[in-house]
Amino acid sequence: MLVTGGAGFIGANFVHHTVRHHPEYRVRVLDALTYAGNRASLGPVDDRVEFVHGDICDAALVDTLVAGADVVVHFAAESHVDNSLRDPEPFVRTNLLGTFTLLEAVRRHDVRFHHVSTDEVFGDLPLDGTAKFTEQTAYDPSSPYSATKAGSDLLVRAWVRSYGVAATLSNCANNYGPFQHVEKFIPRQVTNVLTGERPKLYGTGVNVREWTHVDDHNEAVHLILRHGRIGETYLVGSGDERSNREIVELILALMDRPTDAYDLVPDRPGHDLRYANDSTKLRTELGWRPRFGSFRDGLAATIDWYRANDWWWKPRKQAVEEGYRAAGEIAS
Ligand code: NAD
Ligand code: TDX
Repeated sequence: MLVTGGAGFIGANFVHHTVRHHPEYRVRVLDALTYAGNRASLGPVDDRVEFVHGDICDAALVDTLVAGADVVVHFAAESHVDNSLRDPEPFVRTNLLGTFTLLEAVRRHDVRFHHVSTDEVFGDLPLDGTAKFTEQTAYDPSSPYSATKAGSDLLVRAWVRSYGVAATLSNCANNYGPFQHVEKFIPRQVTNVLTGERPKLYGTGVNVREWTHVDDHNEAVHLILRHGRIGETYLVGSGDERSNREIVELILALMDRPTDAYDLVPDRPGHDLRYANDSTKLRTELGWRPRFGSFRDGLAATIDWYRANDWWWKPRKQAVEEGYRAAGEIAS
């Protein structure tokens, strides 16, 4: 199994999960170790995995690696919306050209492909309401990040239809868990509290996300690899929707701080209001159920992980906060 982006947040957790629960696979990781990749995230499974430091846009390297694989699971991406607003170019390159490069290789070598994508390709939903995205929802991305993910999904679909590539797709809601970069919402706020900074809430914190534990997402990917229908898209989501403000208050409460000890900062441009996935297809066709039933417990365990593993995140914390400040983030 070739795993792209296996030194990133979801990819590294996927590799851990695969080594632990699916020992039938021999795993090779391809990762460029961008600012978001961390070789240390694979430390606990290092002796069970082969690591290749390289770029998914490198067609010769990708061709060799794909030729030696039975299945490719594609996580590698530029993944942070705020970065895409500041500098979209790497998003176009990695998310579009990188996915294209992989698709051409799996086409040449007739290798099974799974494409990991996001619910952000559908745009957003109104704050007040119960509507959810489905596999039929029209694509309507808002940010450079989600536009390039949408483009990569469409490339995969076209390679299935036009060239008969054996691919599946999944679009998951927001993930949380260990090894997530400190630029992202939950790790940023948890590590802010741990370093004596106040959590930072965009706008007034009313935006809603659906939070799925990374292990539940990765189990869905394995189910799709084993039993998913070729050419099909599966939406993944726990059903647990929360406003950003609710989460910051919960983090503060779980960390024994006053629940109003956070700052409001200027809103993200084009900030999507609400995401929510209808994952009925995954649940009924493939029997998927989230095992992390309680977001509060999963969040508490994630906080404990960041508390116990500051060696992993501390070296990156200062640069991330400087980046946010340089982009004009000031508490109101
Ligand atoms: P991440 O930013 O933590 O990790 C991305 C990894 O890809 C890093 O290890 C990085 O070094 C690697 N990478 C980047 N460019 C590369 C290139 N050109 N060649 C090779 N490797 C490269 O991202 P993540 O949060 O783990 O997301 C993984 C995937 O899941 C992405 O495709 C993302 O769109 C999707 N996704 C993420 C979420 C979420 O909540 N984080 C939700 C749904 C879908
Ligand atoms: O400091 C912050 N304060 C804040 O209020 C940060 C970093 C974020 N936010 C808000 C913005 C979003 O409404 O929190 C919410 C979550 O933000 P992110 O962690 O940046 O995630 P999001 O933009 O929702 O995208 C995530 O989920 C879908 C992942 O980063 C994507 O890779 C995935 O596709």
